Amino acid sequence: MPIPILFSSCAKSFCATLLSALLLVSIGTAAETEPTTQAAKLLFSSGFEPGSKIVETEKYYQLDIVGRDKSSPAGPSDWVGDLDEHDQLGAFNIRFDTEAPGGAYARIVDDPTNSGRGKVLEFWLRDPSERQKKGRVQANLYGGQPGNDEITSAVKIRLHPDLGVLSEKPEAIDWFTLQELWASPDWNLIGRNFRITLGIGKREGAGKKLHWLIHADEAGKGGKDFWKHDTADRGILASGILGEWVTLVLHYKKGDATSGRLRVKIVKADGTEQEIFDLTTATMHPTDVAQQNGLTHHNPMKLYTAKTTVDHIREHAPAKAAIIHWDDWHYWAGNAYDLYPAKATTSKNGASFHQPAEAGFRGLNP
Ligand SMILES: [Ca+2]
Repeated sequence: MPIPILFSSCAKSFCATLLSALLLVSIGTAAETEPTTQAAKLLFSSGFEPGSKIVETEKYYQLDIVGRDKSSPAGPSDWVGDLDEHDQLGAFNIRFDTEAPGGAYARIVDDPTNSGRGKVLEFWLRDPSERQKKGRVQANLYGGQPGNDEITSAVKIRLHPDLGVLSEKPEAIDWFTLQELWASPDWNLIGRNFRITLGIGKREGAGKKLHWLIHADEAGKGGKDFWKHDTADRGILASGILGEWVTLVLHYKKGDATSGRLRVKIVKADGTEQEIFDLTTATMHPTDVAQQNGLTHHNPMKLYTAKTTVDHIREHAPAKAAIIHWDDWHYWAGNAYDLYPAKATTSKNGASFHQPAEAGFRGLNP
């Protein structure tokens, strides 16, 4: 029996008023009280609408998105000019791992749910890498400059309903990654990095529902965990949103165990929201100074899991592949999490906020 998702009892109209008030306060007092979080500035947004185009690159395992989302002519929605060529962010591309031709792909497709959101990005994974014993389709935002100490990323996500077959997998699933964050990683240093992973998983036993999972580890063979949290005991389940479009909002602030912050919430189409994680925790490497420079590598959209997990989906799911859809990706420098969903506004320092609630996102759609 599904466990009901508990949303804030805060009435929507009251929340909107409260958020507006908080926004005004934050703008009005920013100069007087040094904020512990940066004011947010929208760096990029796209709804994958016409103008956005997936292209091949010289690398067989890598795609790219070029062009400008024409539904957002005034916004920072040029995949090359606003994103790849941004002086602070890294370059964007899409990578997949499979040795089977056509075994994994990313493509821009018509919204398969006909929910009026136009084009969406589809990650599709049928055949994992036999060699690596894992499968992957991921958006890379790699090679950012030091100083990305605080960011907010919001993206609409639809976990394909077929992912529900994972509940019947007898073994535990401890990684099915949806997003990943790194600070100046050196991937030659196996087991000596600092990686934050957001994803879904399940406890051991057939019939266990999917929960949310976040952890920080050294990555690579033998790498230890720094910390790990899941939502199973709180009854906050990813199973409850399968097949549904929700906005996944993540706020990252660099810091040590007392000053680092990670928050994740989902906002449903009706505007109700549920906080999944609110962590004050280390979000940078404890000792490696090179990995304390802020976020330089980010996978804001990712489908990455063990070969055995992909195999289970392929063998049991009607779609015979692991599928995730994405839409309306927004990326801010600073903290836009608290203002989300808020009315569209522009602060006096020019920081702009799109209206990220459902009605606002329609501006990105045809
Ligand atoms: Ca769209």
